[in-house]
Amino acid sequence: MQRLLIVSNRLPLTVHERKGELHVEPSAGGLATGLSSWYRSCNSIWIGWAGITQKKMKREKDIMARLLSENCLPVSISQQDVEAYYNGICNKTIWPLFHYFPLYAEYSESSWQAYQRVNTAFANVVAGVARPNDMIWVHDYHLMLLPQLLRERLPRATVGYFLHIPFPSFEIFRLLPWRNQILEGLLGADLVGFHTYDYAGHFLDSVQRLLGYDVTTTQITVSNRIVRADAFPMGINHERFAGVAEDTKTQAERKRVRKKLGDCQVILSVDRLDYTKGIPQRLEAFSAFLDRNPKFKGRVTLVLLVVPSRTRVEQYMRLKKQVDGLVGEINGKHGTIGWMPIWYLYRSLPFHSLAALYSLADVALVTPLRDGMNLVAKEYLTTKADGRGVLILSETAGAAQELGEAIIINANDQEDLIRALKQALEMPEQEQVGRNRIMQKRLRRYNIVRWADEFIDKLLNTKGLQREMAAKALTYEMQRKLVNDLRKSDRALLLLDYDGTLVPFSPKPEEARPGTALMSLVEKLAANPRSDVVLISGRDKDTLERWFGHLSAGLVAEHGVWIKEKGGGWETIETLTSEWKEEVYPMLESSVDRTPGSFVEEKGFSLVWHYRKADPRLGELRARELINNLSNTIAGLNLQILEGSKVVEVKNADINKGRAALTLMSRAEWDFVLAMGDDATDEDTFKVLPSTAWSIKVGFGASAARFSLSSPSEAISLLTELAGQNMSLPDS
Ligand code: ADQ
Repeated sequence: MQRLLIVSNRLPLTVHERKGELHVEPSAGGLATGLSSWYRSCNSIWIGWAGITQKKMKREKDIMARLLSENCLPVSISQQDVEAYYNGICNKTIWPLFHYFPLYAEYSESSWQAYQRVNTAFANVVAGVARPNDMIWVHDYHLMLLPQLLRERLPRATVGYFLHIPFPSFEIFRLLPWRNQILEGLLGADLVGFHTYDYAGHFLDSVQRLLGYDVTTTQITVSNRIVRADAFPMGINHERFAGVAEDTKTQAERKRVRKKLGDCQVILSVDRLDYTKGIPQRLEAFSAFLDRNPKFKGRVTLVLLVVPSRTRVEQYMRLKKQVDGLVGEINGKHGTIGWMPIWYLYRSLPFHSLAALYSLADVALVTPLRDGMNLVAKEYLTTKADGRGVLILSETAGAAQELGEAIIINANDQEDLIRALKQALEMPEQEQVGRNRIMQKRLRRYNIVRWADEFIDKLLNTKGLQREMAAKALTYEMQRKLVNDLRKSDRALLLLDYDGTLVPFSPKPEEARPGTALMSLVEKLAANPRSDVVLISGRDKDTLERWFGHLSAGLVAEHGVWIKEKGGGWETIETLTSEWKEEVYPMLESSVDRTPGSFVEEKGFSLVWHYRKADPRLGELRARELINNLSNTIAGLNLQILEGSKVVEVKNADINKGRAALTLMSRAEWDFVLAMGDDATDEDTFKVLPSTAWSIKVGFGASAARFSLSSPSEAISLLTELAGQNMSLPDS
């Protein structure tokens, strides 16, 4: 069975020191409690910090033995580094920035160095225990450099990474002085997971804009490998919460609390004490709600459960004071001898006490200003076995994307909150059950086990894809054979695509004109009397003629509409019409109007919409839209839509590079055929070639070609070697 190494800042067990003695206890938090049973069923090791310095741990060997017996491997961090790494970069820089609190973010070079040191310490421990077949799953913002550090130490390792907090939009992320290092760090993984598509999209956007890597909707090409980024909304440990309301311990606790609270409606608020959770805003809204709806005074209680968190960071100390103050103020203002509007608990609660509050509460008020996911919302709904209860959830929590049947609010809009509270407290039971049943079903299906399984499946699948691609890479030995085959050949045909194959893409098509080195390379290849070189391109014939017309190479323009054979003139192989352009042109123009940076190119028998210079995400979106609209319009017109690299092209059906290649191949008895190309239009060529031909895709991705090279520069090196071969041939 393949082993899984889970790596997170904290282990699922924490070592506490009380009265000079060390104790091991389960860690709090969704990841630890949710994954604990799953990870035990999986033949895995959990690697992380145990919450205590190595020096103290060494004192008590049995603590270490206890951790190891639970498959927990501690990483040692010095007290100084804990301060600068955990309380520093993690909680004073990354946490506020990624939650859209840029003004709270501090940028300290020495803390950054501690972050690098701790990530390196983790890398050393993981690399020390990893075996070749292990899967490594790294978690959260404390370890964003780790995937790359592992890739350096274990180049073939299977590494997944999951971020539990939001990934912010590019405009926020770019504020980070170490933004490129963070991105490179994450790209050491094979799969990078987020709670929502929005976060994945923000990450891809930043990768593209800051590092310039080629990015599709879920895939990034990083030098010689692909990395996937995708959304995996984290579920909860469903079993743990689904039946807990019926449990005798929960029932007893519930009775006890009910007795204290009396017969009033209960609003529940549960969070760690964190400024991202919007606790003061929630309290102020509750107070305003009581002002506006006095009939609820004495009839509703807000149970405010706050878990102490990051107590040594100043922002958190200040927040604690603010919350304490507000609770006192509101209770003083609205409370009576027999009724306290807010019940305030500042502590962590045992599981059954928390479950009792979930099961008792008429309303859960979950209104973070920003939250990666928010598991409390999911736990509350799952605990509600009878389906009663109302969830008020802010739209800026990742969970809102799955829990659309809740009352969704904007946490900054006090009026919205007041309205939501009234609606929730007055909602008929039938409506409550109707809404909750839909969400409960979803939470049952997509629970934490399914979340973890899906992530691991996708990780293995990504690895498989990488292997497939690597298997196709033209090895040194195969390259030797190719050169040798050409040397032995009497009649060779070389079909070479131009853009993306011989030259990299540039924002404007006219800027990708060939330089003198490329010209002389093509000329050298074409000079061999025993081989024909044909540049087979989507470009218009005038451009190809202007650039290459004087060479002895053959040319194919507009994906096969025009062919100029070596020594001949331009011929078109079809009787084509272009009246359809009048109908299609306005649709492409409309895409231009709505997509800054894009433009239309008109060729003899085709129309092309180019969006390479447009904002990448907008470009992809508009391309999908355009293709949809075109598909409806062109039905019956004998046209086809081609998707190239950042282009959408409409042209007469039945014309493609494959047909042009067949025409060229029928001209002679070739004993060597080589085709090179990079995009979907070249696939038509690859598909019609005999199985003995050398077909090479330039770049990564699924392809009918037999081999691949990673970039135009690799393609040029190969062709240079082939041309060198020509030079050594005797003149004939
Ligand atoms: P958190 O910010 O910690 O997690 P959340 O998702 O709400 O936020 O998880 C809190 C967990 O603590 C819940 O499982 C809850 O039951 C427990 N808890 C809360 N109050 C408690 C109390 N008083 N006593 C005992 N237990 C209590 C981060 C991100 C989130 C993301 C999770 C998981 O900030 O956005 O949902 O990771 O990815």
